[in-house]
Amino acid sequence: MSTFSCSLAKSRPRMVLFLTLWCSVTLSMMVGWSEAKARHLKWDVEYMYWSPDCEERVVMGINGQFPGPTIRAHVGDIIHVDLTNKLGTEGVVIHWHGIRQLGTPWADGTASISQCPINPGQTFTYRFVVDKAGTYFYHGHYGMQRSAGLYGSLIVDVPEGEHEPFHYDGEFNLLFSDWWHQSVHEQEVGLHSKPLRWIGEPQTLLMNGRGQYNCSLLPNFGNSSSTQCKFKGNEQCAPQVLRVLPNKTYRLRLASTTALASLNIAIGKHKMIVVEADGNYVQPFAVEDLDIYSGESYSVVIKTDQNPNQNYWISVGVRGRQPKTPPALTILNYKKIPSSKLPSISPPITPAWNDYNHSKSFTKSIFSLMGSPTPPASYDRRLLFLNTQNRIDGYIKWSINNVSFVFPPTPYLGSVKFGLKNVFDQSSPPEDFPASYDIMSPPANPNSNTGNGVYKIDYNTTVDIILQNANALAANTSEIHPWHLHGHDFWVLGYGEGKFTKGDEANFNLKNPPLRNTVVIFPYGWTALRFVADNPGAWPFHCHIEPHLHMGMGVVLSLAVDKVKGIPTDALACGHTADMFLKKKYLP
Ligand SMILES: *[C@@H]1O[C@H](CO)[C@@H](O)[C@H](O)[C@H]1NC(C)=O
Ligand SMILES: *[C@@H]1O[C@H](CO)[C@@H](O)[C@H](O)[C@H]1NC(C)=O
Ligand SMILES: *[C@@H]1O[C@H](CO)[C@@H](O)[C@H](O)[C@H]1NC(C)=O
Ligand SMILES: *[C@@H]1O[C@H](CO)[C@@H](O)[C@H](O)[C@H]1NC(C)=O
Ligand SMILES: *[C@@H]1O[C@H](CO)[C@@H](O)[C@H](O)[C@H]1NC(C)=O
Ligand SMILES: *[C@@H]1O[C@H](CO)[C@@H](O)[C@H](O)[C@H]1NC(C)=O
Ligand SMILES: *[C@@H]1O[C@H](CO)[C@@H](O)[C@H](O)[C@H]1NC(C)=O
Ligand SMILES: [Cu+2]
Repeated sequence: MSTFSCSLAKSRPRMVLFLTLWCSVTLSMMVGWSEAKARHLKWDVEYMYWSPDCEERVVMGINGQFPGPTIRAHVGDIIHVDLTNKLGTEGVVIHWHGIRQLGTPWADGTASISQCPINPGQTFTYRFVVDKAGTYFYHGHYGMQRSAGLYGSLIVDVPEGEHEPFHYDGEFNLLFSDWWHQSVHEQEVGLHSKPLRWIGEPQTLLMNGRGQYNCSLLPNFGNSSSTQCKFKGNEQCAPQVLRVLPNKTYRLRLASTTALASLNIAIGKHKMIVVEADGNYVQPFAVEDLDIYSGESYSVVIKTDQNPNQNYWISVGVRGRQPKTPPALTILNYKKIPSSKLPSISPPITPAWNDYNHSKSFTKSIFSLMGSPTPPASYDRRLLFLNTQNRIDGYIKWSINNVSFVFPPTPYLGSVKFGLKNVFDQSSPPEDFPASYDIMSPPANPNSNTGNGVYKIDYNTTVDIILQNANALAANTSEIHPWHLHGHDFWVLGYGEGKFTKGDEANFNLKNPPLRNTVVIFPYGWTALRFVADNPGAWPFHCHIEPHLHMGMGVVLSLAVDKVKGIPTDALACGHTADMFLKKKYLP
């Protein structure tokens, strides 16, 4: 602690953002967050045998658990995670998804961007403040380690003594993921092969790491026998049953860390009221079922006002891709009867995978809760990002404005801070794409380029990003892509069909757009978002579909990196930054 100092005397309120965590500690004491606690966690990441869907495979676990332990904290708490890599032959990092890392961009946990991978046997300490109540999660952000099972929940409660703007008597947490029987190493090789060996659809959908392979009670997935669908016991794959009392209100925290699948959840006979999205409150609205894309989180509240003498199914089905994976199922049980008694009514059938109207109508119903921050009325800079599938030397890739992203070995946070010119492309990547580009069909020449240049964003400016979807390589095919921004929440100003035009701005929602960290682009459509670039750091913005990011679908923004202070030197002890600070513990 004595190794560095911070001068609070000179800081204006806005400057709080750049103060290091240590300063935040001091500051929080000054502003009287007397409740703020430091939460120290010691985690070992390792491969272990596990049966997430009743079939034994190898997963990436933390402290012998899969999914990793749930972190539960209050707003203002400081999370310390001493993360030890026990993987043996590969590096590891963990990203705290949805936590903006105000003043601690080095703790964002992105390999090649905020830090070096932690080597086998090494321990790295993440330290950051959780500054906003909400439903979050964490996951691996190196190679395809998220697909290998490196994830868990992170729940931030309002400060003690304060209340959420909605009432509930109890809560459940459901973290969704998808699971393949093929190892991630094999998946990764397949994605880098010519011809491409696509990972295919997942074998199983998991809720809190639990699912049952080839188990479905829905008509369109065959009628399975009871030996395949167990719904009881204490196996690793046994579903977590939601046990409730009648006439109460429950909050369900839903988050998706899927590698590929877009999902929809429905609860038999129970409506859900949506109250939170990505750690921000929304104007409550009722739904029969809810779409959730990888990288998103929601809270819904349900009332247990149905007949308590029977059990109800909760179904989770696939959206946006022709499903080959049976829906995940669990039970809502009113505690009056045994939870092992299967519901007499069949599971709710989630909407058809290609009912995009249904998805759009849900997505467009999300508005921020009254009193939430509103966006600046205009922007300083606008980036148009065309999403395409391409070929490079015959390999299949995804590109943004014809550039397919490849991760450099030296983390940007260090290479930008030290002005290293030889570690990534110094030219700025394209800000838009040719107006003549036909988004409805693949181009005659589907080639693109690899690249790793950064978009340099001026501090405190307002940036618009228009994500433009297009046809993929196959005719009549355009995929869903959920885009996730690190370091900032953004306002979602609007969605549209076809190619974005200047005229579409007239329909932007500047009054109550939702603040989020992940947003979807629909097939052949566009999505507009706006954010104020006020958190110095190197921040990825990328498709949250794991294989898509792996195939180049992302960009990096660098923002006032000169203002970043207090980077632990072991965050940058690799590549071209390794020798720059051998004797220092923290970077100035
Ligand atoms: C499964 O059961 C339902 C209802 O009993 C029936 O309508 C359907 O035809 C069955 N599906 C198959 C594939 O057997
Ligand atoms: C899945 O279950 C069905 C119905 O019981 C069975 O016929 C089929 O062989 C199973 N498939 C696999 C891959 O286990
Ligand atoms: C739930 O509340 C309603 C109205 O207050 C009451 O009529 C009903 O008996 C209650 N149900 C249970 C199971 O307690
Ligand atoms: C979806 O909505 C569009 C526009 O409102 C409409 O033209 C189309 O028929 C709808 N499709 C379906 C399948 O309902
Ligand atoms: C993308 O880059 C490739 C390779 O440089 C080029 O052949 C192609 O015309 C470019 N496409 C677009 C749409 O700019
Ligand atoms: C950031 O921008 C806002 C709005 O333009 C301005 O009021 C504020 O003073 C700026 N803050 C800093 C630190 O530049
Ligand atoms: C693509 O869609 C168009 C218009 O619906 C149709 O004429 C064409 O045959 C389709 N092409 C393929 C390869 O499916
Ligand atoms: Cu994608």
